[in-house]
Amino acid sequence: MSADTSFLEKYKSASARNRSLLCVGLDPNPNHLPDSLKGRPDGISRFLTDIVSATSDLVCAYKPNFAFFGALGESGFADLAGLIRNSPGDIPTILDFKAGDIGNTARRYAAMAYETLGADATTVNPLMGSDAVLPFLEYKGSCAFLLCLTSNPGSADFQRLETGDRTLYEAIAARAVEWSESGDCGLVVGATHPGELGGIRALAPGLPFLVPGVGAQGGNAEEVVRTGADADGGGLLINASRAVLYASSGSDYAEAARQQAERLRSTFEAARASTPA
Ligand code: OMP
Repeated sequence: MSADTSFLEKYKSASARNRSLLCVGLDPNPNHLPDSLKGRPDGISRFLTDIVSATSDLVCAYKPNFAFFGALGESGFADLAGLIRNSPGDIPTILDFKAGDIGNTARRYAAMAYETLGADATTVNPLMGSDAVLPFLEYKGSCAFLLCLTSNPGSADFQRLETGDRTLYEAIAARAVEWSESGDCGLVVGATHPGELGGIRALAPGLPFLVPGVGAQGGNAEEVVRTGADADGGGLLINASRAVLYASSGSDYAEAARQQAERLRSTFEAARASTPA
């Protein structure tokens, strides 16, 4: 994490400079690498370097997902560290690892994200409650995106359960607003739930929303912008991973990723322009 610029400042300036709400998810799967890089020891790092250089003027953030690096063992951890270290300093990096454990352990997760890897923000699972979340908020200038209503079908199993006068995901949104007085928090809300996004925005008008689920998971980008944007038409980081990364398996993979990122960015910007303030 850079000491001088907070995640939120970095996000806002990258979003304004690149006119973009697009967060590109960096989820490298060795089986889906372009043919020219498959099986090479430096294949993952070359691939990600090329994707980042091809898209860095089109995005508001990058989101590497730990699972895709951890699954590769030592070299994967080294690739993740190198990716964050070498990614453009003016674009924030969100480490997606959905951490959530007792306070003593949460502090080590937070240290891994912010001290060891130098991420600007993280994803955190709030199911275990305040002692699992608050250690992340102690890193001033960072931002913890709390899982609220996730994009997957199983999100209905628990997140929609009624808890008194509201659902669990609504309770999480309301609690995130309270916690944000101690340190910056955001919410993770899937693009596959456009009908609920507006209600969550009403509960948390000032929080940034990380919105995965467009592209491969089929979420509707226009509706996400229309219902999820804040009063200034921003506050969204709309994530696409596979749709951008694997747009082509040929030697044109970086150019194809760029075209796909441009397409998504334009869709979001058109929706923003047509949404009344
Ligand atoms: P694609 O479906 O390939 O665009 O990838 C989506 C990325 O967002 C993956 O890294 C997921 O782990 C992540 N994600 C979701 O898909 N749904 C969620 O509700 C939350 C996340 C996340 O926290 O980023």
